[in-house]
Amino acid sequence: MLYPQRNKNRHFVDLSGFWDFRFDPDDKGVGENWTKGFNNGCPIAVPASWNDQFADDRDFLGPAWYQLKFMMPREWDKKKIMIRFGSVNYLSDVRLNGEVVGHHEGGHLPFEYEISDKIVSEDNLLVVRVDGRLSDNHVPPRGRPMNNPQTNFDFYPFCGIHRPVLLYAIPNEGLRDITVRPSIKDTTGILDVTLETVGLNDAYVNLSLKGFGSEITNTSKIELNIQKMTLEVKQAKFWNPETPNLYDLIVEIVKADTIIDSYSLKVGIRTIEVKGDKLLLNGKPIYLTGFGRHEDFPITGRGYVPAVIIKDYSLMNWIGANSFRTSHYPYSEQMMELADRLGFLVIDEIPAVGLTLRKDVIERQQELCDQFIEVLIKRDKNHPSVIMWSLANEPHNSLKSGEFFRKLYDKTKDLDNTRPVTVVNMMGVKEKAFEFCEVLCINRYYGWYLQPGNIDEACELLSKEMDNLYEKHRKPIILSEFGADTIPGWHSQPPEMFSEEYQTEFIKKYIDVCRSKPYVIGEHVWNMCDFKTSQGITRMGSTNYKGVFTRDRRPKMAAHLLRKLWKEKN
Ligand code: GCB
Repeated sequence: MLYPQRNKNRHFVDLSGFWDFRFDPDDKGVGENWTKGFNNGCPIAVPASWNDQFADDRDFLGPAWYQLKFMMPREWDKKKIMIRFGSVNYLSDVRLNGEVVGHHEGGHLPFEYEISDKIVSEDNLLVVRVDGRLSDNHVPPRGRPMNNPQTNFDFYPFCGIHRPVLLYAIPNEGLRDITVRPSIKDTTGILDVTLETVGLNDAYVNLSLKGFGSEITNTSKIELNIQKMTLEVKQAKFWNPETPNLYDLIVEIVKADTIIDSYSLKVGIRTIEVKGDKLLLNGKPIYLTGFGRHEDFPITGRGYVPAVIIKDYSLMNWIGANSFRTSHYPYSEQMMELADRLGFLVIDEIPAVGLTLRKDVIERQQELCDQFIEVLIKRDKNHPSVIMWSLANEPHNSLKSGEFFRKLYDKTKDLDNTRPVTVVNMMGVKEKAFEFCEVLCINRYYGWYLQPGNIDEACELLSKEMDNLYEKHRKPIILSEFGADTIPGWHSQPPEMFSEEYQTEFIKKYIDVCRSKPYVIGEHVWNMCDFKTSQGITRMGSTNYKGVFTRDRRPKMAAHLLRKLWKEKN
């Protein structure tokens, strides 16, 4: 899946801005033909969640309608024209000039439609109906009424158009996809490149790799729609967190001496593999320091905000984090691009959080998880920063869960056998998916939900459990979540739950346990920042306060401790 690009052959227009918007609490929009355009809309910012943009209706989850008028750039006349949504939560129905364009299910991942035969040169009307209501059949699913909104997961179910909507034009014949697989032999980097093209006769491809003062090129006649080529880079500059070296891979499709399509992709040469109880990057063991996070910010909700992305990377750098997990759903394309550029290691997770795996919904959950992992791998396969796929966070246990994850794991490996796969778990030794996943990720809250207020007892339990798990599977373990809710500015001696002192001691002692075990390969604190969630008796102000930064990104006491521990480690 190629992200839209601007060059001599490709163009895009970003439709971000103020759109027209209307809630539809009686679900009458379809019956009243809002599909062809609606009246009495109010302005709304796109991209952003709708929930916190208005004074009222925060918890209204849908349906709601968006519309926008736009013109097609004149020079796009004979091109293939697409519309691409970066992420819409949760269901969406897209119409252009009154005609159905498509229906999509699932937030946090892109989808796109060809609209060449529907778009007109002037006065196009794009109408999108979005429905974010929770359901047992959705992934992630609805939960029990302990929460309001009734989520089966611990983050606010923000709704709306969350990432940019791009209108783009590409040649009718040309390049459709690039897959790059790096490997290393001594000081040589090898890039196996697969190109997918459509409709090309008598065409050639020029493949070149530029960077660090050198340029390597390779030309070949296009024989099939899938074309495989290899580039060898002597004395290659490898990609790693300290020196995130990126090359430019440039693909040009040439027909009758004219370049009819081209694309430029940043690539990093690195390998990632599990050996024994270690995770090796370019053949050397790595230790992950960092966070489970959320895409969450006041007012914009789960919407894409470039400045927040920059700030978060800057804070992760300041604190000495080298990695994060995209808990509990894929993050924006821009976040991933910057991970490559700034040298962060990413555990890339599909939105399979709180899966119930109940008999009546398990089939649908399997279909959706299959769809999500397929699109995620298509989207993120070329990022050197992505070191692992995560198939779920804390699925419920069921008779069928082993089979469920086995199928999903096999599908993932078919799509990409170059990266380890994990399932993030709360079941401990009983987790069936740990039998085949290469890395074991566990979330633990002894000293918080269990053994409240008793960090020493918590750490003993943690230590024993990790040993048992390792004994059983002999695989590397990441402590993928641990943390304590902390009200900024709340202090106590002796340290009590919710105080800054308690969070600091909790994190310190958990990290001591991790570092005493040679098979533990990473410590990810939950969470980088406080974040919005549903209302419930454990969440004051519908906020999860386990952040080491506040929701507006100010450090708590624990952030300074982590900075010391992580700067020493990395
Ligand atoms: C977990 C979940 C995470 C929650 C966290 C908590 O295990 O994976 O989504 O936010 O616990 O704070 O309870």
